[in-house]
Amino acid sequence: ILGANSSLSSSFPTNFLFGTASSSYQFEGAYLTHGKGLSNWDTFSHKPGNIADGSNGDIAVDHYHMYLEDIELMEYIGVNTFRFSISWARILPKGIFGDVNMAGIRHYDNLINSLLGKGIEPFVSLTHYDIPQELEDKYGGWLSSQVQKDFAYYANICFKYYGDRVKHWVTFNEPNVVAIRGYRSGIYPPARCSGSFGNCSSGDSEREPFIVAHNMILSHAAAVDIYRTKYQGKQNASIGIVMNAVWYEPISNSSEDRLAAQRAQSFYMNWFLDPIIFGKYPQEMKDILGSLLPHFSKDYFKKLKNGLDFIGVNHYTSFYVKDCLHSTCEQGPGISKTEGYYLRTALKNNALIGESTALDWLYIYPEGMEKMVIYLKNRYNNIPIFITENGLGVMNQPDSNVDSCLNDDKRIEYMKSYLDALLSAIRKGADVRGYFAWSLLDNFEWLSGYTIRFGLYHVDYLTLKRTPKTSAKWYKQFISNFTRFEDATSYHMLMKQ
Ligand code: GBH
Repeated sequence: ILGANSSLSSSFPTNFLFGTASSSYQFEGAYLTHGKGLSNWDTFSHKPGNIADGSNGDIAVDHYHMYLEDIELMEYIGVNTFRFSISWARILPKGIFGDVNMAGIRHYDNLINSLLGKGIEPFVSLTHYDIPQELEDKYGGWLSSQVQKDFAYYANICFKYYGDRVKHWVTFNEPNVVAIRGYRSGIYPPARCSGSFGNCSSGDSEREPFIVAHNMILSHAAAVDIYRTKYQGKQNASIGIVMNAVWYEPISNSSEDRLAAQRAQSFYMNWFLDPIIFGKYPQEMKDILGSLLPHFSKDYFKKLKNGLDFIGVNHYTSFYVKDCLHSTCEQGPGISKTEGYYLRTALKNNALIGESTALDWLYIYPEGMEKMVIYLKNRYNNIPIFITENGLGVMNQPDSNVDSCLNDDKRIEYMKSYLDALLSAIRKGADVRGYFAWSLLDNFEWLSGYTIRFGLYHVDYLTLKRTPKTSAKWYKQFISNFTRFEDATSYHMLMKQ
């Protein structure tokens, strides 16, 4: 009925994970409950003018208190996994400068046990943008190399308490976005930037993103090292990182524009993945940045090479890219400097790539999903991939118009077309193991506050009531087709033995 095309769902590999995604700051609320410390996002969203509708995540969708009900919603859809993040400030309210908060430990313990009780696998990120404010105040957070030790300390606590039940760990959600938005354009905390990049009171947009990224890469390495030496033997989980992955399509077939698209990819994503997988930064970055780019010691190379078991891909959008190294580029209609800012060697051009949406960064181009996955497969030797986020956000409608929000055919069309493109990459041999819809519920959409809705469930922000949109029913149908065919496949295999 809902067009949850069964040949599409039946074609995904056996054991494929289908889930929904969330994050602590966007979902939990309970920002001071049971001893939680302040995070950088608490501090940032409480400053007037930072969030579009003047809102914050103090209550968010109150998932901290409503998680049992939310698990029932997941059970209704039939997902076999749930992606969430642990709030660092709930576990260590003062970071390394204070005690472990046992109430925080218990919360995620309960969440994990309740999920497993319903056959839903926890897929857990250690950070999703939010870190204890204390770390900013004491030493400048990601800017200081001290954060490496502190992140490893925190990661160890999570592995120790939850590692017996968690089979997929993620160190960072979108560290590229944290580095760029926190330290180049300065639009996310700690709001640092300089020059033509934005209007910050302090920072250095040319240099700091690279320092921050370096510290995040080494923090990732430290956590992976601890996991592999202390836990992996007995716990046997996979550990990976999640990147914001934009597909960059060259605007023409000229070799200049094709190289520009490659540079854009290196400066945006391979920036993290190359060091973690190959032990070194992409050559384009070294050539263009010179001494602006920190370097890794020999010791790092040995320790970190192959420093992940899977790549998590948050993929929503694609941009055209135009060369600005060999030709002069003027910014103009549709052509703009990206925040990614490939050191002035490429500009993005949004014209024509696909249908625009309520978000200025989201253009609908399903082909980008296939191209992205194949690109990763080829560059990183067919490493396992999870699509850790994909989805469509729409503008909040006046209360009188909830129905138009509930009938979200556009979201279904988006998901279908992107899943189709994903399947096509799988058929070409990509080792994709899961797909997470962003998001289970409408939630706090960072700078947009509650003005943008990404949920499969509608949330009434006055009553916190959750109502399924058509997309929730569609996803349910889609997954049940998948499960049915998956069972049929194993049944036939069994009969053949
Ligand atoms: C993800 O962020 C987040 O993980 C999630 O928390 C969020 O709710 C969800 O997506 C929906 O927004 O190339 O320089 O123009 C994605 C946010 C969108 C930020 C793409 C960077 C491109 C920057 N990102 N954007 S640029």
